[in-house]
Amino acid sequence: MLRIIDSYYVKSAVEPADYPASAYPEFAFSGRSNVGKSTLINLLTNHHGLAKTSGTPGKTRLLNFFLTRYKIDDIEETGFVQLTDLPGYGFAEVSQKEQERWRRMVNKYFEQRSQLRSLFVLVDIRHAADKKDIQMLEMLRTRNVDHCVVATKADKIPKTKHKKVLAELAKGLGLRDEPIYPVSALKNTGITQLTDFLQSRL
Ligand SMILES: Nc1nc2c(ncn2[C@@H]2O[C@H](COP(=O)(O)OP(=O)(O)O)[C@@H](O)[C@H]2O)c(=O)[nH]1
Ligand SMILES: [Mg+2]
Repeated sequence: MLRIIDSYYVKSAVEPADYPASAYPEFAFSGRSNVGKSTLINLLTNHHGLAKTSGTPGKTRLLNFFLTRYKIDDIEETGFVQLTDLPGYGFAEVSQKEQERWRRMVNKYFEQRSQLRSLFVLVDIRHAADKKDIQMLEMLRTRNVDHCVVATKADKIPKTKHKKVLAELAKGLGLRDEPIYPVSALKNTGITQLTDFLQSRL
């Protein structure tokens, strides 16, 4: 089992020239603003306050890079991975120009970040598949970026409904063989599936 034992914020950037130069395997997180991205990064790293969380959506407009050290317990192995918090998408009040800027920034990141191993696409378990998420998944398939879907805030619906809701979400999102994992940061459930997934992509 992989655990992140150390983590820190490296820098924020927009242009590839400003990305951290290190070539460690990298995993990125994306999703609509307020879906629970920062909360999930904090939970995965066991570092509260690493990624800023807030109830006020749409604050982050940059790529935020974090460096972490992991340990795989059973084989006593340690190593480094980078985590990238992509800016949230999907706010109505964001101007056309802002959306275009976002699209360019994220496209460049997918094109140029060669150590990117996989992307966690976060969706709120309570909401039906959304156009922006479908577009993101299409972009990832087109660009051959490995990814999985994380259904956040799983504590908001009864456990007995998870299977049905996840199947509906998978269908609505048009998932093919991409995995979808329910997580709750509130109840600290589902995290092992994500660290197992991460480990499988190292
Ligand atoms: N109930 C519940 N609330 C969550 C969970 N994850 C995040 N939240 C809340 O959702 C809000 C947005 O979270 P944040 O991580 O800042 O979202 P981001 O904009 O995607 O980075 C915050 O009020 C969090 O406390 C979860 O698993 N369960
Ligand atoms: Mg955030």
